[in-house]
Amino acid sequence: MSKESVISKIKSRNKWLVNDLVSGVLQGNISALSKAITLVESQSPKDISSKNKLFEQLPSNQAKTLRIAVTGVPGAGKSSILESLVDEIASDTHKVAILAIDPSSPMSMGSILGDKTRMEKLAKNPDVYIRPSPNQLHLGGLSIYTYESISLLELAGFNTIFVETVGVGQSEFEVKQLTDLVWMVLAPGGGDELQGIKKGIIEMADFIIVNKADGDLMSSAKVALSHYKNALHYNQGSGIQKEFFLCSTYSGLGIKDLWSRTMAIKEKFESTDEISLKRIQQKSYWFEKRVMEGWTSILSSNPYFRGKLDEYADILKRSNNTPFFYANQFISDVLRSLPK
Ligand SMILES: Nc1nc2c(ncn2[C@@H]2O[C@H](COP(=O)(O)OP(=O)(O)OP(=O)(O)O)[C@@H](O)[C@H]2O)c(=O)[nH]1
Ligand SMILES: [Mg+2]
Repeated sequence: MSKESVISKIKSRNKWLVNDLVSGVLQGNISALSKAITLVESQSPKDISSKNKLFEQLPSNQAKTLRIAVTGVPGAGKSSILESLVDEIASDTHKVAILAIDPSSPMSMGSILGDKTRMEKLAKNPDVYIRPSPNQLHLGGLSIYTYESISLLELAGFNTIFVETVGVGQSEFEVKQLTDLVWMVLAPGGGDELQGIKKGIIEMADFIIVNKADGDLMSSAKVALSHYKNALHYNQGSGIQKEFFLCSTYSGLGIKDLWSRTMAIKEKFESTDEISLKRIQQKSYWFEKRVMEGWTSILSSNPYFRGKLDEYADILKRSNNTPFFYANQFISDVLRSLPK
């Protein structure tokens, strides 16, 4: 289908067929891309078959891209860093997408709008695509289908994908399963504490960025940076050597350096199999996760399983034994009743 006919379809009606979505995404059509991501994010059972069709019809994603997670404490300046950097790096040959994942709190609509406004300047750049997504109450700060959304963005021609997520827990582990590089953005805090983030979580990051190094905050930013360096220096895991940055989106300090070090790592990735090996492993992670989620949803809507659960919940209430004991009993009981 030609580009013109795809566009005329968009204008003529709101309803998209999967075929239109496929050709639209492959042509880099933004309306088709947005619709496709909405479909992928849909939790409605009626959309499952369209989702399957969409991925059946799309070619496999072989794009050589860079996926960067931008995570860290709320308000540290993640969106501001992207706003300062992305406008500089995006061009018609280097298209940049930002997936901004919001925590699904009662405030989430406000915060989605907040991010849109914060990135207003970027939103006008034709080489940049910003997509705020609610995380649909998934544990951590990721949307359940962020993996699939990244594939759609890459098939639509985006070369660098940023995933912005507020992270103070499980989401760091998962964001590492989605991206090639993790940036952890921190603000100057008290200096000697890790701003409520567990050390293990900061250790997962590749780049540690202390932002807001300006004005009165400059000296505490320097203290915080050296604190992180000392805390993490002796704890190098495998993979990329951790790097530390002092940044300010107000003065521009460190932003160019952040990008040039990122490009150096990209070159290193390209000279080895590192990214492709990582991505194969990540694919298995998400496959297994989907299977587990699928099983859980089938089981929890199965009347026999639900009935047994209620039966055991009742026994548990009247017993002094532990939930652990009854969980094991329950599993053996259900397994025994499966057809041989
Ligand atoms: N002093 C100073 N303030 C900054 C800097 N960068 C961002 N801010 C301010 O910090 C606040 C939060 O910035 P955001 O970019 O929205 O932070 P964020 O990490 O994306 O926030 P969430 O997405 O809500 O977690 C805003 O009021 C910014 O103006 C900086 O370099 N220096
Ligand atoms: Mg933000």
